[in-house]
Amino acid sequence: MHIGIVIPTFNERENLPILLERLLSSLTPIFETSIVIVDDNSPDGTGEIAERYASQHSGITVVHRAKPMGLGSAILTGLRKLREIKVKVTVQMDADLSHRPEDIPQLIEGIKEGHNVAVGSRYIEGGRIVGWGFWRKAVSRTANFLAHLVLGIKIRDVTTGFKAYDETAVNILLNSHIESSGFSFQVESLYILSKKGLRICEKPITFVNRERGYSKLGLRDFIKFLTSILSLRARGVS
Ligand SMILES: Nc1nc2c(ncn2[C@@H]2O[C@H](COP(=O)(O)OP(=O)(O)O)[C@@H](O)[C@H]2O)c(=O)[nH]1
Ligand SMILES: [Mg+2]
Repeated sequence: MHIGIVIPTFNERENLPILLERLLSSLTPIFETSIVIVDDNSPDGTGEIAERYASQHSGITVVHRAKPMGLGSAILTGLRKLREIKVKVTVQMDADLSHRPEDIPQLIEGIKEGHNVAVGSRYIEGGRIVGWGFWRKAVSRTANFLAHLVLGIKIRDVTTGFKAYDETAVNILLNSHIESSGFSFQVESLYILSKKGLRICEKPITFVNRERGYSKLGLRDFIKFLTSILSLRARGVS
């Protein structure tokens, strides 16, 4: 099976090489794998590191964008690129080693079972978070609680950035009007896919807090998340 992986990067120079090595060694023996890195002109040189890998591995492509345009829009750019090369399943994952390559096969399994989307979940049985303190956990739990309350979404982990999509799900995302360019993409995309009646499953993952680099998630993103769920509730999905 031909699988695609989209990795958004902004200032991940210490993490990206480790992630790529781990992906290459664990996935290429099992799947035909195409990796697309979407880098937003990272000042720390992540884009050049990505280019070096792309020149050595035919399965790796880099899309360079001129400036930081947000996680959500980076993922859509990567999904479009992977659709052009006709992958069967597309996985989105972060570059900061929070998402483990060894959890990818069970996301793929979720798609093989007949689901359109497999969500890598921290909040179902078997899911774990390693390295987050009380406050970070509380913020994530609150965001999920509010999304359930306001949008009525049944998925336990709506803020995860680790997911697999089949071709139907990718086509819906690329044809939808998605307002979130940043982190609230995670909830907006799942809301659209569930409203369109797609089959969505959750598979447990172990999320490991980043050890290198810094998180780009800030208070502004949390506020944007709140306004996004309210606006989604008000406008619905056409
Ligand atoms: N291309 C791109 N990647 C981004 C942007 N913002 C965040 N990322 C990447 O998205 C992923 C998740 O971001 P991160 O800061 O780890 O968020 P957190 O895990 O929620 O703290 C990482 O791979 C980041 O490098 C952006 O504006 N553009
Ligand atoms: Mg992170």
